[in-house]
Amino acid sequence: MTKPFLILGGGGHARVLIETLYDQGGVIEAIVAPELRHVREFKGAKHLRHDSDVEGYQPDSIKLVNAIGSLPNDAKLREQLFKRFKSAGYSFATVVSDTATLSKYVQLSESTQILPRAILNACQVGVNTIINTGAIIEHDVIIGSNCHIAPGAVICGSVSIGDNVHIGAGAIVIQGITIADGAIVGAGSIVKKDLSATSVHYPAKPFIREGSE
Ligand code: JB2
Repeated sequence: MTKPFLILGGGGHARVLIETLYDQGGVIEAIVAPELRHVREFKGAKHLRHDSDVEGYQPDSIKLVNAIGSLPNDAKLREQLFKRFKSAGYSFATVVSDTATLSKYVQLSESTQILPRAILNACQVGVNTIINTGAIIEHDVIIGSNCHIAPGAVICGSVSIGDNVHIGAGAIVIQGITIADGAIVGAGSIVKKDLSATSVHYPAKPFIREGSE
């Protein structure tokens, strides 16, 4: 039988993940978050307010789910919680939505999360990385750890993405591009050149021509 889940974080990302876990027959033991909105998805689960409360469970008695998404004020929290609890002997669930489409040659890692209707051809995804709703990851793509590929992004064939990279919603990365660690690609960008570490790629500025009478 699958172990009960402890969910780290109780926001929007947690809600999406929990829906998949319930659909797959999972049992949610508790949500671990400083504060929690009372929404349908969390009903029946305990609320633990402190991350240290996780230590009340033996590492082999539960599975953790890293439901911290990308918090604007604390981009590293997801990675920090993963490292903290891995070094204390806990393990993290890899969550794959039933509506995602994955090639049989996809290689996923611990705590990778593949959200509804994402499509992955033969590719590799590193630890603790989120492939969000409806994103497309093409053949021979390699994605590092702690990345967030936001909803609807398209990563074309043979792209290489380092660690801690954020690809914004609806962005397109053309084939063969390399994106180094910590880079940020703004929503709606079209990336046609390699990006160096921690660089930021902005989308094209909107150009509006008023109607002429
Ligand atoms: O130190 C913490 C902590 N700080 C905030 N430990 C734990 N265990 N939880 C913490 N939190 C919790 O993270 C907050 O109490 C809240 O429940 C949650 C953040 O929720 P929010 O909805 O603001 O963000 P999110 O991480 O669920 O979702 C972000 O990332 C997703 C991928 C948003 O940007 C979403 O729009 C996005 N889809």
